[in-house]
Amino acid sequence: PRPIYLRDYRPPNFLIKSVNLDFKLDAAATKVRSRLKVRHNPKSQVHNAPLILDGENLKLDAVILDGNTLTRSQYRLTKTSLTIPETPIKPFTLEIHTTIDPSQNKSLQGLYRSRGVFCTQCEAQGFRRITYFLDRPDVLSTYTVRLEADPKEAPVLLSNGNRLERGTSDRGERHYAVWHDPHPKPCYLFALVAGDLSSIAADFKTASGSDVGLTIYVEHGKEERAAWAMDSLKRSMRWDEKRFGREYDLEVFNIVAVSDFNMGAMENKGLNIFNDRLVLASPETATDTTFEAIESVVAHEYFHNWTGNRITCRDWFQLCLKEGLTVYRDQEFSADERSRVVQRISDVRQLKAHQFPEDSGPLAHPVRPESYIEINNFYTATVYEKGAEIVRMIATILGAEAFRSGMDLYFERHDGEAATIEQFLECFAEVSGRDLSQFALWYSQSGTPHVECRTSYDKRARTYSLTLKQTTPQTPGQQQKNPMHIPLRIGLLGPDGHDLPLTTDAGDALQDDIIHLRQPSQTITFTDVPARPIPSVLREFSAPVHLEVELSEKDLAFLLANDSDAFNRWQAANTYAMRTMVAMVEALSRGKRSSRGTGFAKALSAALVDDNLDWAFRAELMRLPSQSDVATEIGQNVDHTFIYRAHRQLTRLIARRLEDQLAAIHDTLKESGPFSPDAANAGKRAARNAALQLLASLGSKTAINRTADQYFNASNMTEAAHALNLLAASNSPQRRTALDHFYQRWHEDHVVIDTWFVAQAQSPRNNALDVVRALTRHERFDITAPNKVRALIGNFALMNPVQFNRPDGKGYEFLVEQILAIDRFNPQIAARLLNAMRSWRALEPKRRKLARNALTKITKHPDPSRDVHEIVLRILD
Ligand code: BAL
Ligand code: ZN
Repeated sequence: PRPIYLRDYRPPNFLIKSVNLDFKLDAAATKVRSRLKVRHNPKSQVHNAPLILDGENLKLDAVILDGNTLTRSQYRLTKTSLTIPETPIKPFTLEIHTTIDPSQNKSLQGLYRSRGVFCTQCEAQGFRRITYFLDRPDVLSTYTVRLEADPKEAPVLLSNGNRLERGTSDRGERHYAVWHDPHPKPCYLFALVAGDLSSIAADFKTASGSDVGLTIYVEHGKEERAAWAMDSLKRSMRWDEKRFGREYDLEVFNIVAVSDFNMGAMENKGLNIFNDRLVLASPETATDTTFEAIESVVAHEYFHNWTGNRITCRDWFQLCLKEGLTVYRDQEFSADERSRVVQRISDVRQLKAHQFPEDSGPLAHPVRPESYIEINNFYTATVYEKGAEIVRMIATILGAEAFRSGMDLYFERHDGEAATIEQFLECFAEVSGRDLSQFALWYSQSGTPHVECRTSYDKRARTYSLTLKQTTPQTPGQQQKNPMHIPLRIGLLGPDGHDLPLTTDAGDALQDDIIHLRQPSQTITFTDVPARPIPSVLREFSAPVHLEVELSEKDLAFLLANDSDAFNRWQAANTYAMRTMVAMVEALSRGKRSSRGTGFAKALSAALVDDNLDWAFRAELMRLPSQSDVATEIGQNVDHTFIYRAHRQLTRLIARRLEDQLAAIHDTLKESGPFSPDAANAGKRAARNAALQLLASLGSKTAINRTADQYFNASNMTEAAHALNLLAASNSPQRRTALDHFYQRWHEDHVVIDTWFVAQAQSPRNNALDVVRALTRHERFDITAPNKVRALIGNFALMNPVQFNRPDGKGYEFLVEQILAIDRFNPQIAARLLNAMRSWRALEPKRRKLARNALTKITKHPDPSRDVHEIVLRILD
C-alpha cells in the first residue's frame, strides 16, 4: 500500500448535495439503496473527470444514472472502487443498489451486529463498506434515511437527525422509520441503529428556548445504569452554552450503548454510539474512574456537535482540528465540574504516560501528520492529547477573553464547512493581533521539546536570572528542528514560601507570569530579588515539554509544601519520587541497594496532614509514578525487573514509615452513608484506596486482612475492584477466594466481568502469562469483542510491565500470536495492541533482541492488514 500525502490534497471533482438511503435490514443480506444528487464541483481543478466512488466488501446489484440502468460496460469495478467514466454535465441522480452481510462483519467498521443489534461505525472510512460513495470528509450532504426491519427483532429504528415518519409494511411483518438530518455532513458522521433496546428519556430546554428530547438506549434491564450518562449529558449541554455559547440544533439527541465497539464512542450527528463500558454505571458495578470517564466521554462526543460536526475537517490530516480541540473542551468541562488541579494532574499523567513515549519512539508523528498509510493508525495520543495541549497553549498565550473571541470567530466563519488548522489559527491571530507563525510549528514538528533551565542569583545586585534552552530531539523523518514558541508559566518562591513579585526588563519575553520562550536560548533577569528564590517553572504544565531544572531534594520538599500553584506542588512530589526510584534502579543494576527514600516519605507525610488539601489531591500525592513512567524516564537499557523491584522498594519504605498514618487515613475515610459519585466523595475513596495500596505492598497479615476486609465488605465497586486488584497481585490465600467470589457474583454481566479479567492480567505474579493464556480460552472471553481483548491482552501488555517484559521474551511471543489472530478479522484492534511494543528499542540488549524477533514474525506473515503492516514497519524502521 502506498502512503497518502497532505501535500497531494485536491478538492473533490464532484459534490453530493443530498443522500437518500433505504435499508432493508437483514442479518446476513441487508439491501441498501442509495440515491445521490451529484454535481460537478466548480472548484475542482480537473475537467471531464470520471466519477470514482469508494467501496469495499460490497455486492453491487445495480447502478442507475438519471433513471437509466447502466450496463456492465458503462462502469468499472475494482475491490475498492466503482468508476463511472461518463457523467452528465448538469447535476444528475445516481442510484446504487448493494447488498451487505452485517453478520460476518467482525472488523466493526461499516454496518455490523453487536449482540444482535444492527449498528454502524463510519469514521474514518467505514461508510464505503455500506455503499459506494465519495468517502472523504470534505463532501457534505444532507441525509434522509429509511430503515426497515423485522419489528420483533428490531423494535427500535434510529438514524441521524429528526424522525419524520414511522409505520408498518408487509401486513405488520415489517416496520420502518424515516429520519432526516437537515445539517449537511460528511459520510463519516452517518449512523444507524436497529435492535431490541430499552431506554431512558429526559427533556432539555436550550438557552434560546428550544425543546430537545434526550434518549439513551441500553440493553433491557440496564436502564438504571444509564442515569449518570444522562446527567452528564445535560450538564455538558448547559456547559457548552455557558462557556462557548454553543447550543444544540436538532429536536432529539440519542445515545446508544453497544457492546462491541472499536473506540470509546462516536459523535455521529444526533445519534452518538457508545461502547457500553462508557455508558453503564451504578455504584455497585462501576468505579469512580468509570463514572469520571463516562462524564468526560459523554461531554466529548456532545461537544463534537460543534467542533467536528458543524465544523468538520477538510481531510484526515486535519484530524486534530476536531479531536485536539474537543479533548481540550472536555478537559475544561471536567475541570469546571470537578477539581481543576486534580483534573490537570490526571490529564498530564495521561499525556506523559502515553503521548511522551509515542513522541520519543519510532511512532512519533506531528500532531498534524503529513502522510499515512492507514488513517485508523492516527487516532493517537499525539493527535488527541498533544492536540489538546496546543489549544490549551493558545488559550494561555491569548488569555481567556481573546481565546473566547477567537473561538467565536471560528464558529461564525466556518460553520457548515470542512476546515483546516491554518483557518483555525488564523481566527486567533486575527482577534489577538498576534503572530502565530512560529507557534504553528507545534502542529508540524514532532518530538517533545526539552527545556533546560539554569538559574543564578546575584546577592549584591539583587538579581535573579533564568537561562532557558530549548532543543527538540530528532524524530522519524525530521532531522532538523526549529525553535518553538513555548509558553512557560512561572513563579519565584521567597524563603517564606510566598510568591515574589516578578519585576524584569525582559519586555515581551515575560507577560504576567508567562515567559515566551522563542529562541534556542534566552535569559530573563528579575530585579529587586531580596534573597535566592526557589523557581517554580512550568506551572499548570503550561506546555507539553520535558523540563529540567536544578532543584535539590530540599527544594522539591519546599515546593511540595509551599507552592501557590497546586499543580507544581504535585509535580514536585512526583519528581521527588521519580528521582528516588531512578536512583534505586541504578543501585540495583550495580548489584547494590539504595538507601534513599526516607526524604520523600517525610515530605509526603507532611503533605498528607495538610487539611487545606482536598482528598482527591492527597490521593494524587500518594500515587507514585508507575513502573512504565519510570521506564520512560530511564529511556535506555531498560530492565523491567529492576524497575519492578525499585518500585516495590519505595512503596514498602513509605508503607513502613507511614504505616500508622496510612492506616488512619484508610480507617477515617471509610464510606458512611449512601454512595455519591461527586468529586468530593470520589476524592475520599481515591485517598482511601491509595493508602490501602501502599499498605498492601507490605504483604503482612494485617495488610492483607485489611485489603480482604475492604473487598468483602465493600458497598461499591470503587472499593471492591481496587481491593480485588491488590489481592490478585498478592500471594495470600484470600487471592483465590476473592477472585472466585467476584466471578460468582458477576459472571453473567459482560461489562462487569471485565474487571475480573483486568485484575488477573495486571497481577505481577510469576505465573501471570500462563494465567492470561488460559483466560483466552475461558468461556467468558471472546477474541472478537474488543473490550475483552483490551481487558485481558491489552492490560497484560500495557499495565503489567514486569510480566509482559519477561526476560525469556515469552510475553512478546504471546502478544504477537494474539495480534496475528486478531488481525484476520479486526485490523484496527490488532494494530492498536502492537503499540505496546513501540518502546522495544529502549530495552536492555537481551530483551531487545527477543522483542525484535517477535516483531519480525509479523513481517514474515504472508498477509498482514494495512493497519498492522504500517505500524510494524514504522516500529522496526
Ligand atoms: N471521532 C472518534 C471518537 C472520538 O474521538 O470522539
Ligand atoms: Zn473525539
